[in-house]
Amino acid sequence: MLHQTKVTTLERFILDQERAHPDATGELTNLLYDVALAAKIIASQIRRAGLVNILGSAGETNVQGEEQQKLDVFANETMQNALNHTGRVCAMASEENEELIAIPEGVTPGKYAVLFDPLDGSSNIDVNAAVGTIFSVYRRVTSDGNGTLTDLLQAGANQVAAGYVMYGSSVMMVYSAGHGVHGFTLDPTIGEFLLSHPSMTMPTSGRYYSVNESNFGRWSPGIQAAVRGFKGDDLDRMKPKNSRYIGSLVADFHRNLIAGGIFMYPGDTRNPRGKLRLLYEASPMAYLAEQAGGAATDGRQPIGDIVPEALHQRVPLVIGCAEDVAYVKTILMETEGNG
Ligand code: FDP
Repeated sequence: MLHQTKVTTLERFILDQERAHPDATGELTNLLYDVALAAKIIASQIRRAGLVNILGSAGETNVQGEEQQKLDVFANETMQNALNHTGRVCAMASEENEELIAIPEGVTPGKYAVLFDPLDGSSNIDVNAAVGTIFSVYRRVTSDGNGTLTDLLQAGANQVAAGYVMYGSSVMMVYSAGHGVHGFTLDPTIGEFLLSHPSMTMPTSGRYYSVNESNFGRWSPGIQAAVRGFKGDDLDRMKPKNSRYIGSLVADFHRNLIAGGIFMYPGDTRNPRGKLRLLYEASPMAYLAEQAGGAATDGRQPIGDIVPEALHQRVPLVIGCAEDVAYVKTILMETEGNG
């Protein structure tokens, strides 16, 4: 059997990209490796998740005498520990922490602010379905010292990089630093992410729509009409789509990125601002969608234009192929106006 000897590792790819941009200092490159390292550590724990009954569950001590942690707590600590001592980051925020996460004392604050959702879709862990880590990187806007909320509460359009790691049937890291979206698959035998999906692009219109339809009765008439359109009720304007919903944003987005589709988590009467978080979920995914030729909106404005007011603010999300997102906006405008 022939083995491939000429592979592009994540490291080599990022270095090549950096060489193509002579103004780059290499700090962002290193920050992306830090995330990749955290991803490998998290992935190795997720692979063992099904063994909790044998090895001990969260809060218990396992046979090796180690205290078992819940995976989301573990993922959160792993991300922080991979990033906080490097001198590349001035402040962090995590979906799992109420407040800003400060850089430890004695560490020089760096020029990037990093936000992450360490384990998105975690309700899927128990059923062995895909979960992910989402990250978002901004250049600091304050001039020196430790970073502040001002560095973290930036509009998504200011991101300098964003991406996700998907712990699925294989582990993939997908990221953009403003020059397209590139996907890497972890080769577990050598512990390296290898370039598997260079320059990922979304088709203009996709095959799938992904939404939690159990909320249908609580949606606005506009969202209901758009989803009816996807089912085939508006044949003049919308080709009927197939429905796919995993309920794990990273996995739903990833499928739509590769195969083409639209994902929605709109507001409803119970949760008028929807469920997803602007800074940890919507903004980074919107950045990737746009870099891949797609689009993302809250129904009125591009996600990237929204200036956050709070770390954990929620936002309705419509994201995916550009024509499909435009269709939802058109229907919302016709049904509800833009007021
Ligand atoms: P989860 O609750 O499992 O963590 O925001 C979290 C998230 O998953 C997303 O990954 C997913 O897209 C969404 O919630 C699913 O929500 P519903 O169960 O309401 O459909």
